[in-house]
Amino acid sequence: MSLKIVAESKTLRLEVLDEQGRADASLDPQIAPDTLLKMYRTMFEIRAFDEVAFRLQRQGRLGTYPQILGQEATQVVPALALKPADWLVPTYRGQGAYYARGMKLRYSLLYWGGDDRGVHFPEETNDLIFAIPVASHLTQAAGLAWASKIKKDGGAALAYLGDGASSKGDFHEALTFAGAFKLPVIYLIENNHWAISVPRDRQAACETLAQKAAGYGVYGLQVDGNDALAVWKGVSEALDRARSGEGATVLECETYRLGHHTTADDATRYRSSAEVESWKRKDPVLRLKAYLEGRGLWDESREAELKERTQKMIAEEVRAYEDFPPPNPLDMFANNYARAPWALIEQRAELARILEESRDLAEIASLPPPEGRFP
Ligand SMILES: Cc1ncc(C[n+]2csc(CCOP(=O)(O)OP(=O)(O)O)c2C)c(N)n1
Ligand SMILES: [Mg+2]
Repeated sequence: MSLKIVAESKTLRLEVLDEQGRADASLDPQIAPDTLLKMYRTMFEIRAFDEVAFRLQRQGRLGTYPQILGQEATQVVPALALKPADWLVPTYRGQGAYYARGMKLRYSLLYWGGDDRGVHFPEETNDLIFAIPVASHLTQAAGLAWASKIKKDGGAALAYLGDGASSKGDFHEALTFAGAFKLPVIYLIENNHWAISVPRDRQAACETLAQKAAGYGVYGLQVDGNDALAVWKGVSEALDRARSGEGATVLECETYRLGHHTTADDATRYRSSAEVESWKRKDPVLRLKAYLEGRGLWDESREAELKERTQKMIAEEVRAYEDFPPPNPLDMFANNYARAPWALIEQRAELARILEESRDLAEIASLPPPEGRFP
């Protein structure tokens, strides 16, 4: 008879920048100045976009919109660390990651305006459209990573998920598989402290979400998600581990959702303004800006120039979004199946007949022809 320790694990937390944007020199990942500036500009631009998109929704010019305010570092920095051929597998709160990969903002507007032509990624990147069912993409990311491993193409998959999503069965299935098969995949948890109105401490009893990794034989790390340098270092090391055959990583990025869950939510009903204010002091954009200023890479005149350029760029994207011709309703059936099931074929034919018969209505007659693939 014996009772002995057969497994032990510990979970580390990485912080590089303090709240004033000063770096711990021993942990500074020494990112090239061009990359640092790209990070900052992208985070600045997506924050400005987020504000504009929120207002467009309030003016009735956009459907539901999920803000990423406060999560700019966790959104942008990991996506910038990827190679184009790596797989990006985001959530619905993913417009920052898509933008960092090169997708024009007009497509995010189009998508959240209810038009699936917004699913439009650059040719050279491997980006997946997100799934609205929470966590359903996690096993898909494992599958993509497995394919990369079998093909030995040196690729990796980066799946984003929320703190709430890490409580779902899909997380368990994906991590079991990713651990057992040593897959080149990163599960990046954007712990923004809330899953709509459910707080982090009601989702799981463990102190960190990163430590869940240990149960799957996967490396887990928690980083300050409002610290762009810590996020970069955590993701870069996870990518190195993936590419060198060491397997998967769970990277918990601790951040905070400063806005509502979506424009359909009112966060003031379930959380205090004191809590929100305390997180504003850890603002990821301002901290990176202070760091850049400290290194002599940034100043107020560059900031003013960036602001002006950003406003023009976003105005142009909004114009392009609102100038899109209306979609043909027949396209709602497209792009889903390699071979369409009979029920859809019949429904599509019925809609085509209705549209045909209504041709006298100027609005319908002026529709563009269907574009999507309907086999
Ligand atoms: C399977 C499923 N259940 C419930 C929902 C409704 N829902 C949408 S977002 C969300 C909360 C997700 O929280 P979290 O994973 O923390 O991500 P966050 O929205 O905070 O980024 C829920 C319950 C859904 N979309 N899919
Ligand atoms: Mg959340």
